[in-house]
Amino acid sequence: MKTCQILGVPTQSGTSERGCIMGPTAFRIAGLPEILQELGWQVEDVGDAVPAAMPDVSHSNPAVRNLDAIIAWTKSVGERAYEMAKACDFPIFLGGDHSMSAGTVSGVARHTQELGQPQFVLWLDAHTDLHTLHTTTSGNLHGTPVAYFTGQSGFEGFPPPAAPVDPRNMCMMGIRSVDQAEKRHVAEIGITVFDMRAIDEQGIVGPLNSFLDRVRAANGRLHVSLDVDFLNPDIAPAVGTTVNGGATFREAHLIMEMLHDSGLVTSLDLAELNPFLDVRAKTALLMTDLAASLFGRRVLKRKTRTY
Ligand code: 5AB
Ligand code: MN
Ligand code: MN
Ligand code: MN
Repeated sequence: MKTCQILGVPTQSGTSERGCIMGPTAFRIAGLPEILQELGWQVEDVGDAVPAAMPDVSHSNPAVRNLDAIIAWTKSVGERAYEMAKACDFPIFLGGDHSMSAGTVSGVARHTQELGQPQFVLWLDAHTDLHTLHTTTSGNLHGTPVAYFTGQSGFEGFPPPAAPVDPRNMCMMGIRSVDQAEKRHVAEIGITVFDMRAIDEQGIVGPLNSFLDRVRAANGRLHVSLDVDFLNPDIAPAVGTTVNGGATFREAHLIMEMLHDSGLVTSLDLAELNPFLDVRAKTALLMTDLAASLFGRRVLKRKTRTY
Protein backbone atom coordinates (compact mmCIF):
# COMPACT_ATOMS: atom_id res chain seq x y z
CA MET A 1 0.00 0.00 0.00
CA LYS A 2 1.25 3.50 -0.80
CA THR A 3 2.14 5.50 2.30
CA CYS A 4 1.38 9.13 3.02
CA GLN A 5 2.36 11.28 5.98
CA ILE A 6 0.45 14.42 6.89
CA LEU A 7 2.11 17.30 8.73
CA GLY A 8 0.32 20.41 9.98
CA VAL A 9 2.31 23.62 9.49
CA PRO A 10 0.37 26.26 11.44
CA THR A 11 2.29 29.33 10.28
CA GLN A 12 0.61 32.72 10.24
CA SER A 13 3.57 35.08 10.81
CA GLY A 14 3.96 35.33 7.04
CA THR A 15 0.77 37.36 6.65
CA SER A 16 -0.88 40.30 8.41
CA GLU A 17 -4.23 38.51 8.55
CA ARG A 18 -4.62 36.22 11.58
CA GLY A 19 -6.28 32.81 11.31
CA CYS A 20 -4.04 30.53 9.20
CA ILE A 21 -2.88 28.96 12.47
CA MET A 22 -6.27 27.19 12.43
CA GLY A 23 -5.71 25.75 8.93
CA PRO A 24 -4.34 22.30 9.85
CA THR A 25 -7.17 21.76 12.33
CA ALA A 26 -9.78 22.66 9.72
CA PHE A 27 -8.34 20.12 7.26
CA ARG A 28 -8.44 17.43 9.93
CA ILE A 29 -12.04 18.29 10.85
CA ALA A 30 -12.94 18.20 7.15
CA GLY A 31 -11.75 14.58 7.25
CA LEU A 32 -8.74 14.67 4.95
CA PRO A 33 -6.85 11.77 6.62
CA GLU A 34 -9.91 9.49 6.52
CA ILE A 35 -10.69 10.39 2.90
CA LEU A 36 -7.19 9.44 1.79
CA GLN A 37 -7.50 6.16 3.69
CA GLU A 38 -10.74 5.39 1.87
CA LEU A 39 -8.88 6.02 -1.38
CA GLY A 40 -6.49 3.20 -0.50
CA TRP A 41 -3.58 5.05 1.04
CA GLN A 42 -1.88 4.16 4.30
CA VAL A 43 -2.07 7.49 6.11
CA GLU A 44 -0.10 8.65 9.11
CA ASP A 45 -0.86 12.02 10.68
CA VAL A 46 2.46 13.07 12.22
CA GLY A 47 0.99 16.08 14.03
CA ASP A 48 2.03 19.71 13.73
CA ALA A 49 5.47 21.20 13.14
CA VAL A 50 6.85 23.58 15.75
CA PRO A 51 9.28 26.39 14.93
CA ALA A 52 13.00 26.13 15.78
CA ALA A 53 14.48 28.62 18.25
CA MET A 54 14.00 32.18 17.02
CA PRO A 55 17.24 33.87 15.94
CA ASP A 56 18.01 37.46 16.89
CA VAL A 57 17.86 39.16 13.49
CA SER A 58 16.98 42.42 11.81
CA HIS A 59 16.88 43.53 8.18
CA SER A 60 17.77 46.65 6.23
CA ASN A 61 14.27 46.66 4.69
CA PRO A 62 12.14 48.06 7.53
CA ALA A 63 8.95 46.69 5.96
CA VAL A 64 9.93 43.05 6.65
CA ARG A 65 7.66 41.51 9.30
CA ASN A 66 8.34 38.58 11.65
CA LEU A 67 11.68 37.68 10.10
CA ASP A 68 12.79 35.77 13.23
CA ALA A 69 9.67 33.59 13.24
CA ILE A 70 9.83 32.85 9.51
CA ILE A 71 13.49 31.79 9.72
CA ALA A 72 12.62 29.57 12.68
CA TRP A 73 9.75 27.92 10.80
CA THR A 74 11.78 27.49 7.63
CA LYS A 75 14.49 25.63 9.56
CA SER A 76 12.18 23.23 11.36
CA VAL A 77 9.76 22.62 8.49
CA GLY A 78 12.68 22.03 6.11
CA GLU A 79 13.95 19.26 8.39
CA ARG A 80 10.52 17.71 8.91
CA ALA A 81 9.79 17.77 5.17
CA TYR A 82 13.13 16.12 4.36
CA GLU A 83 12.50 13.36 6.93
CA MET A 84 8.96 12.80 5.64
CA ALA A 85 10.12 12.58 2.03
CA LYS A 86 12.55 9.85 3.08
CA ALA A 87 10.03 8.03 5.26
CA CYS A 88 6.95 7.80 3.03
CA ASP A 89 5.82 7.81 -0.59
CA PHE A 90 3.89 11.08 -0.35
CA PRO A 91 4.20 13.88 2.22
CA ILE A 92 1.28 16.32 2.57
CA PHE A 93 1.68 19.67 4.30
CA LEU A 94 -1.36 21.42 5.74
CA GLY A 95 -0.91 25.17 6.08
CA GLY A 96 -0.54 27.62 7.38
CA ASP A 97 0.32 30.67 5.33
CA HIS A 98 2.46 30.19 2.22
CA SER A 99 5.73 30.99 4.03
CA MET A 100 5.45 27.29 4.97
CA SER A 101 6.65 26.40 1.46
CA ALA A 102 10.12 27.84 2.04
CA GLY A 103 10.52 24.82 4.33
CA THR A 104 8.38 22.20 2.60
CA VAL A 105 9.83 22.61 -0.89
CA SER A 106 13.44 22.98 0.21
CA GLY A 107 13.01 19.88 2.40
CA VAL A 108 11.53 17.60 -0.25
CA ALA A 109 13.98 18.92 -2.88
CA ARG A 110 16.87 17.89 -0.65
CA HIS A 111 15.63 14.29 -0.71
CA THR A 112 14.97 14.45 -4.46
CA GLN A 113 18.56 15.51 -5.01
CA GLU A 114 19.75 12.49 -3.02
CA LEU A 115 17.70 10.27 -5.30
CA GLY A 116 19.54 11.83 -8.25
CA GLN A 117 16.31 13.13 -9.81
CA PRO A 118 15.30 16.70 -10.70
CA GLN A 119 12.71 18.47 -8.55
CA PHE A 120 9.81 20.06 -10.40
CA VAL A 121 7.23 22.38 -8.79
CA LEU A 122 3.70 23.26 -9.90
CA TRP A 123 2.65 26.54 -8.20
CA LEU A 124 -1.13 27.11 -8.19
CA ASP A 125 -1.64 30.65 -6.93
CA ALA A 126 -2.96 34.11 -7.81
CA HIS A 127 0.53 35.37 -6.92
CA THR A 128 4.09 34.46 -7.91
CA ASP A 129 5.46 34.74 -4.32
CA LEU A 130 8.80 35.78 -5.77
CA HIS A 131 9.76 38.65 -3.48
CA THR A 132 13.00 38.68 -1.53
CA LEU A 133 13.57 40.38 1.81
CA HIS A 134 14.76 43.38 -0.23
CA THR A 135 11.89 43.76 -2.71
CA THR A 136 8.83 43.13 -0.52
CA THR A 137 6.90 46.31 0.22
CA SER A 138 4.11 44.71 2.26
CA GLY A 139 6.73 42.93 4.38
CA ASN A 140 4.51 39.83 4.43
CA LEU A 141 6.89 36.95 3.89
CA HIS A 142 4.23 34.60 2.49
CA GLY A 143 5.05 36.55 -0.68
CA THR A 144 8.63 35.17 -0.76
CA PRO A 145 8.88 31.34 -0.66
CA VAL A 146 9.50 30.81 -4.41
CA ALA A 147 12.49 33.15 -4.41
CA TYR A 148 13.84 31.33 -1.35
CA PHE A 149 13.61 27.73 -2.55
CA THR A 150 14.86 28.58 -6.04
CA GLY A 151 18.02 29.89 -4.38
CA GLN A 152 17.75 33.61 -5.18
CA SER A 153 19.92 35.93 -3.12
CA GLY A 154 18.35 38.27 -0.58
CA PHE A 155 17.55 35.85 2.27
CA GLU A 156 20.09 36.90 4.89
CA GLY A 157 19.74 34.86 8.06
CA PHE A 158 17.95 31.92 6.40
CA PRO A 159 19.60 28.51 6.10
CA PRO A 160 20.63 28.30 2.43
CA PRO A 161 18.43 25.69 0.66
CA ALA A 162 20.40 22.41 0.36
CA ALA A 163 19.08 21.76 -3.16
CA PRO A 164 17.71 24.92 -4.80
CA VAL A 165 14.94 24.19 -7.31
CA ASP A 166 15.88 25.13 -10.87
CA PRO A 167 13.35 27.86 -11.81
CA ARG A 168 13.13 26.34 -15.30
CA ASN A 169 11.59 23.28 -13.61
CA MET A 170 8.75 25.37 -12.25
CA CYS A 171 5.33 26.05 -13.68
CA MET A 172 2.85 28.54 -12.29
CA MET A 173 -0.88 28.55 -13.04
CA GLY A 174 -3.66 30.93 -12.04
CA ILE A 175 -1.41 33.97 -11.73
CA ARG A 176 -3.23 37.33 -11.76
CA SER A 177 -1.54 39.60 -9.22
CA VAL A 178 2.17 40.28 -9.70
CA ASP A 179 4.18 43.17 -8.23
CA GLN A 180 6.68 45.10 -10.39
CA ALA A 181 9.79 43.58 -8.80
CA GLU A 182 8.33 40.09 -9.23
CA LYS A 183 7.52 40.74 -12.90
CA ARG A 184 11.13 41.49 -13.72
CA HIS A 185 12.32 38.51 -11.74
CA VAL A 186 9.92 35.91 -13.13
CA ALA A 187 10.93 36.60 -16.72
CA GLU A 188 14.62 36.69 -15.88
CA ILE A 189 14.85 33.32 -14.12
CA GLY A 190 12.74 31.37 -16.61
CA ILE A 191 9.71 30.10 -14.69
CA THR A 192 6.89 28.97 -17.01
CA VAL A 193 3.82 31.06 -16.19
CA PHE A 194 0.27 30.32 -17.34
CA ASP A 195 -1.56 33.35 -16.01
CA MET A 196 -5.36 33.55 -15.96
CA ARG A 197 -5.33 35.13 -19.41
CA ALA A 198 -3.53 32.04 -20.75
CA ILE A 199 -6.04 29.74 -19.02
CA ASP A 200 -8.96 31.77 -20.41
CA GLU A 201 -7.51 31.35 -23.90
CA GLN A 202 -6.06 27.84 -23.79
CA GLY A 203 -7.89 26.11 -20.94
CA ILE A 204 -6.18 23.78 -18.48
CA VAL A 205 -5.45 20.66 -20.50
CA GLY A 206 -2.90 21.88 -23.05
CA PRO A 207 -0.77 23.99 -20.69
CA LEU A 208 -0.78 21.39 -17.90
CA ASN A 209 0.04 18.50 -20.23
CA SER A 210 2.95 20.41 -21.76
CA PHE A 211 4.44 20.78 -18.27
CA LEU A 212 3.70 17.19 -17.20
CA ASP A 213 5.38 15.93 -20.38
CA ARG A 214 8.53 17.77 -19.35
CA VAL A 215 8.43 16.32 -15.83
CA ARG A 216 8.01 12.80 -17.24
CA ALA A 217 10.73 13.20 -19.85
CA ALA A 218 13.19 14.35 -17.17
CA ASN A 219 12.19 11.54 -14.75
CA GLY A 220 11.40 14.30 -12.28
CA ARG A 221 9.59 14.35 -8.96
CA LEU A 222 6.75 16.86 -8.78
CA HIS A 223 5.76 18.97 -5.78
CA VAL A 224 2.38 20.73 -6.01
CA SER A 225 1.71 23.87 -3.97
CA LEU A 226 -1.95 24.91 -3.89
CA ASP A 227 -2.71 28.37 -2.47
CA VAL A 228 -6.40 28.91 -1.64
CA ASP A 229 -6.35 32.18 -3.62
CA PHE A 230 -5.70 30.20 -6.82
CA LEU A 231 -9.46 29.63 -6.66
CA ASN A 232 -12.08 32.24 -7.40
CA PRO A 233 -13.11 33.95 -4.13
CA ASP A 234 -16.80 33.06 -4.47
CA ILE A 235 -16.03 29.37 -4.10
CA ALA A 236 -13.06 29.87 -1.74
CA PRO A 237 -13.49 32.91 0.52
CA ALA A 238 -11.29 31.66 3.40
CA VAL A 239 -8.10 33.48 2.45
CA GLY A 240 -6.62 36.83 3.41
CA THR A 241 -5.58 37.77 -0.12
CA THR A 242 -8.62 37.25 -2.36
CA VAL A 243 -8.19 38.24 -6.03
CA ASN A 244 -11.09 38.18 -8.47
CA GLY A 245 -10.93 36.12 -11.64
CA GLY A 246 -9.53 32.91 -10.19
CA ALA A 247 -9.89 29.27 -11.20
CA THR A 248 -13.35 27.72 -11.24
CA PHE A 249 -14.48 24.61 -9.37
CA ARG A 250 -14.12 22.44 -12.46
CA GLU A 251 -10.81 23.94 -13.62
CA ALA A 252 -9.35 23.19 -10.21
CA HIS A 253 -10.72 19.64 -10.05
CA LEU A 254 -9.58 18.95 -13.60
CA ILE A 255 -6.03 19.92 -12.68
CA MET A 256 -6.14 17.58 -9.69
CA GLU A 257 -7.61 14.71 -11.73
CA MET A 258 -4.98 15.13 -14.44
CA LEU A 259 -2.25 15.26 -11.79
CA HIS A 260 -3.53 12.01 -10.33
CA ASP A 261 -3.63 10.31 -13.71
CA SER A 262 -0.08 11.45 -14.44
CA GLY A 263 1.29 9.54 -11.44
CA LEU A 264 4.05 12.16 -11.23
CA VAL A 265 3.15 14.03 -8.05
CA THR A 266 5.25 13.15 -5.00
CA SER A 267 4.34 15.87 -2.45
CA LEU A 268 1.68 18.50 -1.80
CA ASP A 269 1.12 21.78 0.08
CA LEU A 270 -2.37 22.95 0.92
CA ALA A 271 -1.58 26.57 1.75
CA GLU A 272 -3.18 29.78 3.00
CA LEU A 273 -6.45 28.36 4.34
CA ASN A 274 -7.75 30.87 6.91
CA PRO A 275 -10.73 29.17 8.57
CA PHE A 276 -11.52 32.38 10.48
CA LEU A 277 -12.63 33.88 7.14
CA ASP A 278 -14.58 30.85 5.90
CA VAL A 279 -18.31 30.55 5.22
CA ARG A 280 -19.84 27.34 6.61
CA ALA A 281 -16.46 25.60 6.08
CA LYS A 282 -16.92 25.66 2.31
CA THR A 283 -13.29 26.52 1.55
CA ALA A 284 -11.91 23.87 3.91
CA LEU A 285 -14.23 21.28 2.33
CA LEU A 286 -13.38 22.34 -1.23
CA MET A 287 -9.62 22.25 -0.59
CA THR A 288 -10.05 18.79 0.98
CA ASP A 289 -12.06 17.58 -2.01
CA LEU A 290 -9.39 18.92 -4.37
CA ALA A 291 -6.78 16.92 -2.47
CA ALA A 292 -9.08 13.88 -2.79
CA SER A 293 -9.17 14.33 -6.57
CA LEU A 294 -5.37 14.47 -6.61
CA PHE A 295 -5.35 11.19 -4.66
CA GLY A 296 -7.62 9.45 -7.12
CA ARG A 297 -11.23 10.18 -6.23
CA ARG A 298 -13.26 9.94 -9.44
CA VAL A 299 -16.30 12.00 -10.32
CA LEU A 300 -18.62 9.01 -10.48
CA LYS A 301 -17.63 7.94 -6.98
CA ARG A 302 -17.57 11.40 -5.47
CA LYS A 303 -19.91 11.92 -2.53
CA THR A 304 -22.01 15.02 -2.98
CA ARG A 305 -21.18 17.63 -0.41
CA THR A 306 -23.09 20.84 0.17
CA TYR A 307 -20.83 23.85 0.34
B1 5AB B 1 0.41 34.53 -1.17
C1 5AB B 1 1.78 40.64 -2.48
N1 5AB B 1 2.57 40.32 -3.66
O1 5AB B 1 3.94 40.78 -1.52
C2 5AB B 1 2.74 40.93 -1.31
O2 5AB B 1 -0.98 34.66 -0.77
C3 5AB B 1 0.85 39.51 -2.14
O3 5AB B 1 1.04 33.42 -0.47
C4 5AB B 1 1.51 38.28 -1.60
O4 5AB B 1 0.43 34.17 -2.60
C5 5AB B 1 0.57 37.10 -1.49
O5 5AB B 1 2.26 41.28 -0.25
C6 5AB B 1 1.22 35.90 -0.89
C7 5AB B 1 0.96 41.85 -2.78
MN1 MN C 1 0.93 32.03 -2.28
MN1 MN D 1 -1.59 33.85 -3.26
MN1 MN E 1 5.55 40.66 -1.39
